[in-house]
Amino acid sequence: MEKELEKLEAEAKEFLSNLEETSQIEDFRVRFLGRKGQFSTIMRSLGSVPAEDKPRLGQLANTIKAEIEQLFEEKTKDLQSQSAHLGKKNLPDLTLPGRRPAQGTLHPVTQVMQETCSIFESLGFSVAEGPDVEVDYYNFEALNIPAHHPARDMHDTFYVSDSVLLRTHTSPMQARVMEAQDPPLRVIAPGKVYRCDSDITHTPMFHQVEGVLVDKNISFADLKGILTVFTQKMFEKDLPLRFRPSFFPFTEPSAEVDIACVMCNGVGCRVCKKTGWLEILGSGMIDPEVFKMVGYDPKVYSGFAFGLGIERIAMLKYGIDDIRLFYENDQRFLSQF
Ligand code: 2NM
Repeated sequence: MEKELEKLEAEAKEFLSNLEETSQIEDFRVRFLGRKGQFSTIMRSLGSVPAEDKPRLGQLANTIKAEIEQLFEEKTKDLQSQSAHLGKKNLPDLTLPGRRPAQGTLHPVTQVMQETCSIFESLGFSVAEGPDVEVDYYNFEALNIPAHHPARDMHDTFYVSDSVLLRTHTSPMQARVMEAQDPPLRVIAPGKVYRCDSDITHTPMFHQVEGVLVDKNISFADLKGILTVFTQKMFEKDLPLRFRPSFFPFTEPSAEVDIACVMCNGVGCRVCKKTGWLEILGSGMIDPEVFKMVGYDPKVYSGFAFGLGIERIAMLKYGIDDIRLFYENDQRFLSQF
C-alpha cells in the first residue's frame, strides 16, 4: 500500500511535468483525481488494510493527494495564462470589422481658390501664374510704388536681397502680363503671397487672387458688374454690395468692396463690429501711371483691377474666426470641408 502510494505520487508528478497543452488538463484530472481515478481507487482499498495501519496510511494518502491537487491547480493556471497570452499574440480576431483608411479632402483654402478661379474663368478671364520670389521692380516699381513711397511700409516685405523679395501681392504678375501682351485682356493671377505679419487675422503667407481687365471704354460700371457677379456666385445669394472710396497706389479711383454681413444679414453683430458690413476685396480703375510703365496708352485704354484674399473669403464663407486654423493641419477641422 505504501509503495503503491509512492508510485502513484511519482507517476502524477511525472505526468504533470509533461503537461503542455490545456487540452491535457482534463485527462490528468480524470486519470488521477476523478471519482474513478487512481487516488479514489487507493482510498477505497484502505478498507482492507489491517486496522492498526489505517490511520498512518490514511494520513499519508491524504497528504499526497493534497500535494498533487495543489501542483495540479498551479499547472492549470500556468497553462491557461500562457494560452491566453499566445492567443492574443498569434491569433487575430477575424470577426472584428476592418479599419477604413481616412478619406482625404481638398484643403478649404484650395477649394475656395479653385472656386474663385472658376467663377472668373466663367466670366472670360484666363489664369496667369508667376514666381513667388520677385524682383523689386515688378512687386513695387511697375505698380507705381517707387522707392521710399509710404505704401511700401504697409507691405511688411520679406527681403531676399536689396532688389529681390517674396512677393507681397500677386499684382507683379499682372504687370508682367500687361508688359508682354496688348489689350484687350482679362487675366487673374492666383497664388501665395508673403507679409511679415502674424495674428488671428494675418499669417506670414496667405493666398490671393488679383485680376485685371483692360480694353477700350472700360468704366467703373464694368468693375461693379464683374465684382457683383463674383460675390453673389461665391456666397450663393443676392448679397447687397457697398463700394467704399479708398486708396491704392496702382488704381485711381479706388474702392474697397463690402458685402452685407453674412452672420447677421446687415443687422450688426460681433463679426462685422456692429457695422452690418464686411470688407471682402480691394479694387479700382488702373492708374494711368501703371499703364505708362507697361507701355499702354492711357488715352486709348482703360481698365479695372481688384485683389482679394482667399483665406478671408473662406473665413467669411464658412464662419471661421481664426485664420491660423487653416495652417495647423488638424484633421477634426479639415475633415469638415
Ligand atoms: C488690389 C486693389 C486694387 C491691382 C492692381 C493691379 C494692376 F497690376 F493692374 F495694377 N493688379 N491688382 C489691385 C487693385 C489690387 O488689391 C487689394
